Amino acid sequence: MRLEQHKVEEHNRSLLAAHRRKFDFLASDIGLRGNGGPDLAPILQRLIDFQVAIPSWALGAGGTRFGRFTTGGDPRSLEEKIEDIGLLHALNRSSGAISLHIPWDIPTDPAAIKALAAGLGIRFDAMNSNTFQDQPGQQHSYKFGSLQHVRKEVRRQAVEHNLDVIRHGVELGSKSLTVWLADGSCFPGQLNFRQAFRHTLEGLQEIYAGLPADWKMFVEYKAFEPNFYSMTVGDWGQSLLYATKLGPKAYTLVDLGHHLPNANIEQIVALLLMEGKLGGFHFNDSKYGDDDLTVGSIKPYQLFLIFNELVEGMDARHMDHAADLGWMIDASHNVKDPLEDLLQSVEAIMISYAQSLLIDRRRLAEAQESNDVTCAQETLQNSFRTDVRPLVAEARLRAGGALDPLSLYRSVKARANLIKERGSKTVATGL
Ligand SMILES: [Mn+2]
Repeated sequence: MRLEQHKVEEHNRSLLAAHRRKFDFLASDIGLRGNGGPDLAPILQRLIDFQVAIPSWALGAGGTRFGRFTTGGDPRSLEEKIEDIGLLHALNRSSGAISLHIPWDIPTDPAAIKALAAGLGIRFDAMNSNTFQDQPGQQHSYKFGSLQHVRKEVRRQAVEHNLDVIRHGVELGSKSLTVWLADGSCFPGQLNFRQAFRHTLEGLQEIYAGLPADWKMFVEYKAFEPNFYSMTVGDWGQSLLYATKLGPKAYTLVDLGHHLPNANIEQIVALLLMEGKLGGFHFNDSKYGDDDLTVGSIKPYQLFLIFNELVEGMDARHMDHAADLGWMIDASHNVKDPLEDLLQSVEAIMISYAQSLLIDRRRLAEAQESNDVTCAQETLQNSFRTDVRPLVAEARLRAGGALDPLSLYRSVKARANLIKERGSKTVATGL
């Protein structure tokens, strides 16, 4: 389904007067803060530039090990997945990238896929490999791991798969590979930890050697699941160890749902940025484990605190917020319309980013230097408690998107249209 621009403009016209009132109020409120407040023009430009990649596997109904309940109209091919992201991007102008998963999204005609994406303003973000499940006809099983495996032929197969993913990415213009390994053990004694680490490092080194010069490799970690006793890339320390040993093109990737409960993710982010080893980010939210819930739905303050460290750390290194790190949503949609959920997630990311851009950095630094704990806390919370939604909407308006993407999505009956086009019992490829 394609959304014509005139529908976006009609929608915006109907909301414009109310939006102006809210935006003007916010702008004058921000202007009243110390030193006249921050200049809004560069902040709006940063919001316009910031793009969040949508993973191809988040466009269909997810499920749990107990079952899957379809929404209907799920994309049946890579082309339809790109069209769905095109729809999201037409609505919010912040979803201009797709992250593919191989073998779920092998492009049969890369030139045509590239042209389709380019026409919708979408570029190809990180490529994702898959050694966490066996594919039909696969020679060796990953039941006992992939790169960590005790048998050389299994490790070889996993390396070859990753090199293959890089080749697909090169054809599409991607510039990075994300490696997430399900490797680990479920029971004490199952693995020799040092041997598993060495095997994994050797495999990653072979994959690293196959990276084009301008590519990055992201090593994603996860504390538990599918293995429940140990994970071979289990935390940021292990990921950083691999990335450091691999070389300058290797980075750690932080997935918000891949930590043990109550981990201080913002501190992890700050230190990885300081070391120049933070490569990318997977956004989601969780209450218990890797719940893959809508970004900002459970712990919005944590998301804000993470963005605070991201903005402060990127600025300290003079990094380009939009281009120097990989930003992606990694979530699953079990009960909501996946496209509505993704609109909510992108909005939550933009809100946290905007709030972080408004933080009075000088006041915060002075409070820290003088041990004024109360003032430091107040400075952060002042930004967090500012309703920046009109600022995010203004950026969207200036970029050609909708003032209220979700309500426009509903008013054009997007899901009903997708069901009419694709049927009510479709399952997205790969899921
Ligand atoms: Mn992830």
